[in-house]
Amino acid sequence: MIRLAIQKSGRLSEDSLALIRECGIDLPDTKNKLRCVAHNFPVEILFLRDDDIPGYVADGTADLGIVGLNVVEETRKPVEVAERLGFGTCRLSIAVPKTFEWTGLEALNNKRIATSYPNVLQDFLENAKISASIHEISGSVEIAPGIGLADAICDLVSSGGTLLSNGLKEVQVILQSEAVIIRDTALSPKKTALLDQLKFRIRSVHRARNFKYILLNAPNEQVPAVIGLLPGMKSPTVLPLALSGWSSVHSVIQEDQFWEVIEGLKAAGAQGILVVPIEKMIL
Ligand code: PRT
Ligand code: ZN
Repeated sequence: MIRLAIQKSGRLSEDSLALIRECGIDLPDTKNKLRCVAHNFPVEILFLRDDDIPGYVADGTADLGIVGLNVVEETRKPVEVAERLGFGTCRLSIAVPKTFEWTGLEALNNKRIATSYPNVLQDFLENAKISASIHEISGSVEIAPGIGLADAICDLVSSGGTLLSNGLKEVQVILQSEAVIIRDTALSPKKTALLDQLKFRIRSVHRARNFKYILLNAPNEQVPAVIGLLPGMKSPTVLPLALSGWSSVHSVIQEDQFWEVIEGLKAAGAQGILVVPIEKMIL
């Protein structure tokens, strides 16, 4: 049995549970639970506050955790990042009032910066040889300049809407973040094997999200041209249609090549093009 800690309620909770389920792990009803054991995989899920997760993983109470990289960096616990998960993406940035004349990082010398990330900010400022005073506050960091508490802030940004509505502008990104799986550095071989199984499933889910399954019909003489346009996994499947002189071609294409390929296929005489999502993709 491996223990995985995830955020109880917050921005990462839903995506963490969804990923676990997409990996084929069947959980009982998780509402109002602090822990639960999966039905079909030897994993126990612990529901915790995100800030506590690195500590629990570091001391071995949990084996794995899903948490923002920003929290991992700030808590400075001795854990390893085992996998990046691609959700909860945001950045930790320095922002100043719109009226602040930004001439570069030196403009922060002798200024007061409010943040909930004093450790990450301190490392950044030290590296950049800037001497500013850090005011740690635990929430509503964006209002600090407006109420005279600080000259600048360092906080998480995703859309930038919160900065804008508080009259602030982003001037320096100091960390790009996303949800990650962290692991206890001293996992037993059995638990390491379970982690590897989980990573394999997560990668299959991620790969599948980037690809689409495509089916189309084409006149037989156009099949080579159609195949030439499909950058498939190996080689496309070609099946004869009941209608003589026509074939059905099946393949896999990447989401980002999608429109470009579709245009080319239509021009090559393909008809009845279907593009469908893939649930898992095992290479
Ligand atoms: O209760 P608990 O301690 O578990 O949760 P929490 O309140 O500390 O964290 P939560 O749920 O707010 O965030 C969890 C994680 O989500 C963070 O640690 C980040 O890794 C990630 N994440 C992604 C974000 C954002 N995007 C985000 N935009 N966390 C916070 N924000 C906040 C930011 O602090 C700011 O107030 O959203 C505002 C900015 O958003 P925009 O879109 O207006 O730029
Ligand atoms: Zn938190």
